[in-house]
Amino acid sequence: MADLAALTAAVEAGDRKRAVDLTQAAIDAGTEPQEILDAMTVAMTEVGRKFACNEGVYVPEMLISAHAMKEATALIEPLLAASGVTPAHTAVIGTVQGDLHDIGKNLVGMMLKGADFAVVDLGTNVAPEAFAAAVAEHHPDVVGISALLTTTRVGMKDAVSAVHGADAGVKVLVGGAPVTDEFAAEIGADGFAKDAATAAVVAQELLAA
Ligand code: B1M
Repeated sequence: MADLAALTAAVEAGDRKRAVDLTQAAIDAGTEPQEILDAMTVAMTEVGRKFACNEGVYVPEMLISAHAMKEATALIEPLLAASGVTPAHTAVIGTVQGDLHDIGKNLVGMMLKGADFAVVDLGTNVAPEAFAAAVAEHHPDVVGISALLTTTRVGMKDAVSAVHGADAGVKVLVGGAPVTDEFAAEIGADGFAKDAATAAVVAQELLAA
């Protein structure tokens, strides 16, 4: 019988090998791929909560857990695709034009995947038109825009406008070191998150609202 509680614990602890082995064992035992994925999502939700509450989880721990989940998820992705199970939501993410920082943005992508989002990552230095084109192509529920420089932060306004111009219903979430709640409201973003764990929570809240 599959030990999904142990899988949750392995992902939370960032133990890649154990996470992969337990995932394979669960597959071999005939466990539904969605159930296996849910066990890992629970782990990432807990990692995110501990990070947000300063309970001994920092950026490196979050990255290690996310990598463990990524490797284990690779085993079930073909099964999920074959069974017609797709992530509940889609997010497009990218770093604003002129900005090459991507570590925080990548972390946001990993946390969104852990929260059952399919993530289309446009990379860094993304022009407003490229965000708009991605909205037209992928029809996301949420667009996440990251900025790490005070000089590039100003370009977020054009990116937010371009996304809303492409689809007024898409929720835009912004974040990054120089971004604040007030700034997000000023440029017309729908939400702001101070870190990657909060980004996944805010993205879900925006869709539930
Ligand atoms: Co640069 N850099 N950098 N840099 N860099 C900073 C940001 C800086 C604060 C360093 C400093 O001066 N103390 C400073 C910005 C100052 C400012 O404008 N306020 C700076 C500068 C000036 C520059 C250059 C201009 C330097 C130069 O060339 N003279 C240059 C700019 C290049 C460009 O982008 N056009 C530059 C270049 C680089 C490197 C390429 C060398 C490298 C980036 C490598 C990469 O990303 N692949 C780099 C790095 C590594 C940094 C620091 C050291 C680390 C950034 C980082 O990855 N942090 C940074 C100083 C620092 O932060 N201590 C610095 C870890 C990461 C997990 O945190 O990205 O903040 P962060 O993400 C957080 C939150 O911000 C949030 O969640 C994450 C945590 O969970 N978050 C979001 C981020 N995006 C979000 C999106 C969301 C929600 C939350 O929703 C969508």
